[in-house]
Amino acid sequence: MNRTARAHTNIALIKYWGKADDKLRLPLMSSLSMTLDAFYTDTSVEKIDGENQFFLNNQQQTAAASQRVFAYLKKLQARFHVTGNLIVKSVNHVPTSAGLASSSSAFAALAAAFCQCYDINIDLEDLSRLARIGSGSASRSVYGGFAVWQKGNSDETSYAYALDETPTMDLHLLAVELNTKQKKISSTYGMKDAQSSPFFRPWLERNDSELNEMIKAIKSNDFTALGQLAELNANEMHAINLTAQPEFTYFEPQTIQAIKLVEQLRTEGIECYYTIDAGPNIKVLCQLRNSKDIIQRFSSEFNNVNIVNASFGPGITYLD
Ligand code: 2P0
Repeated sequence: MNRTARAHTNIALIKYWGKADDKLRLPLMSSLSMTLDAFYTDTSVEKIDGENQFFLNNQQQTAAASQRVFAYLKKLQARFHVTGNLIVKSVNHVPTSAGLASSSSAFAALAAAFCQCYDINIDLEDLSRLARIGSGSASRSVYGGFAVWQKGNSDETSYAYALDETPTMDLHLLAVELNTKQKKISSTYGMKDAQSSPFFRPWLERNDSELNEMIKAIKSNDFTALGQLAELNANEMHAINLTAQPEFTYFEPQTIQAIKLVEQLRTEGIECYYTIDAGPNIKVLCQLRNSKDIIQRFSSEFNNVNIVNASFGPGITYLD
């Protein structure tokens, strides 16, 4: 029986922002993420007669909008020597393409649902490899809690593992939806162009030490070290975008305003840090005791802002 797969999104605390191999989606750096409970994608894959079909949020998608999904399914079919036309139904409980990492949950759920459809039994490491081919960050959404995607240098060696699936750390991520418009610059383009920055290579050289520092912060339950390093790593990524040729940025005026508010809160003794992905929204890292105050301050600074208070989510689960 086919089962619907559910994958939760993850947010990188040490970012993936560059590919060594486009086809296999091998990264230039290792990354580390937190899987979130609040955002997820449910996906089922079934065999059908006739053409492939892709439904997103109960709406059939055009051929153009389905192309990435179908191309991915074709790759998986070739890998497992299976054939047939498929109907994919996905429901995204994430604002699509606004920098809230919808592709991480989307391709992790799709990889898992594909395996369900063909009764393919694979372990989580292999599932992470499959998800990676769909979207790099999806390799990490196979696991709950904290996950590390070790860059490796081949299909075999590039996959994510669970660092701690059930962390006890008091860590909340407030997803501040300042702007839910579709982003203008795709991650695929952005991470390619970023490599032209003079700061890209020096950043790569720091990857091992930043990853090890982050693992140390997690293992020693050190929220301050985790927050400071996550903020630094995100700013490094965005500084690289600003110094690429041609230069670009995901920041919008509200992004800067939000950064300033985080800095202000810190000066008032409310400890919090931010991370920013391929979009204008910021995610605030904080501890439970401060989350209410921070939400209040963001709500009074920004009109109609939607803030979701997320914590650790699980790895892949199956619904029926
Ligand atoms: C990350 N991001 O580590 C980084 C940080 C965005 C900023 O992974 O081209 O959609 O499909 O492999 O995974 C977004 O890129 O890129 C991403 P592809 P993906 O979460």
